[in-house]
Amino acid sequence: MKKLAFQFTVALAVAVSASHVVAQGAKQTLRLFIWSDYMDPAVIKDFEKKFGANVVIDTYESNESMLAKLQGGGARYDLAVPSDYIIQTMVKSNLLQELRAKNVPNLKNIASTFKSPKYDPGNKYSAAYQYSATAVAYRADKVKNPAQSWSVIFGSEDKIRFALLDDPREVIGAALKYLGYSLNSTSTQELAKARDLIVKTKAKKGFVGFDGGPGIRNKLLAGEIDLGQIYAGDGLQGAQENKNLKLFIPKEGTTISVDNLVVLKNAPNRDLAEKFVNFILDAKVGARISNYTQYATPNGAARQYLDPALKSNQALYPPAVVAKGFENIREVGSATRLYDRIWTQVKAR
Ligand code: N2P
Repeated sequence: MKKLAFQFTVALAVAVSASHVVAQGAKQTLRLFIWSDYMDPAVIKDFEKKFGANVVIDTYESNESMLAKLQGGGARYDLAVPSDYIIQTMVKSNLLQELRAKNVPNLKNIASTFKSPKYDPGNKYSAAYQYSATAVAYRADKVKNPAQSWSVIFGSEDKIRFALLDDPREVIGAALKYLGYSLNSTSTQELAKARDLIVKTKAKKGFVGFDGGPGIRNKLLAGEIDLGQIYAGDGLQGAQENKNLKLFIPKEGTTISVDNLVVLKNAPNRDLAEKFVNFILDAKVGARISNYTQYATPNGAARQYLDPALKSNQALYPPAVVAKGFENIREVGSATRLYDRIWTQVKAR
């Protein structure tokens, strides 16, 4: 009896480990490089189940840090989610490969405003994923009736504890807007003024640090800061958890950016990556993602499935990509080096 039980146990162990090996071998892996907190984990589970795949996610907090990591060459991902303005830089750096439209029939679901955008004519490389404006979020129980202006950050007020996005174009852009310039300025003088303003702002007693959108949301919820620059969706997620967390769009104007799914040149699994893009562009899946992340969807077919509160949030998500006061971040050509240098200086001081 004992011997039988032993044999049975051994046989079972062999069977279990063999099936484990088979399952492991059959499973494909998809490596996704994406902004933090920018995907519904339940959608990932469904994709894994449907395609017998394993999705590995790695995150970043700015386009520039994403680009630096990809240019460094060490990391291999199938997909990334860059914003509009950085896509042509990625194309020139030979980091992207074409999206084969025949493998992504759900491209048809993208609303016409977001189809074939200037930054990627014909959707050769990219499919719009989600978009958002950048806002200021604050704790209404700590800051009473703040001016609806970037002055809450860049002005002389020194008691408010605040954080800024760890994102060069967002921070330099907000300073430029506060000073009355375009957030795509290429003027050396204007950029020098923006740099000096950020350095001065960093020296304020209330400045807590730079962080990603989700980090700033969590600091606001934990009461570690009273106010912060934030991507609207991350702010709205926080507002769902604490009704004292409120958002406004500064009257001087702000950035709006469309983030896109792209397949990377050295993707280990190009076919699976395209299956993923197509899956994400499904109408119901697209709505589930936005209902979870609180970002706006460029997926026209998904809109009917959006939570009504999100759908009606026109203040944060204007129906046209650029509404009054909003400005798209653009590729600034040779001035990019100036922005990079300013960011290095700002972070170093
Ligand atoms: C997600 C941030 C994505 C928005 N946390 C940046 N455009």
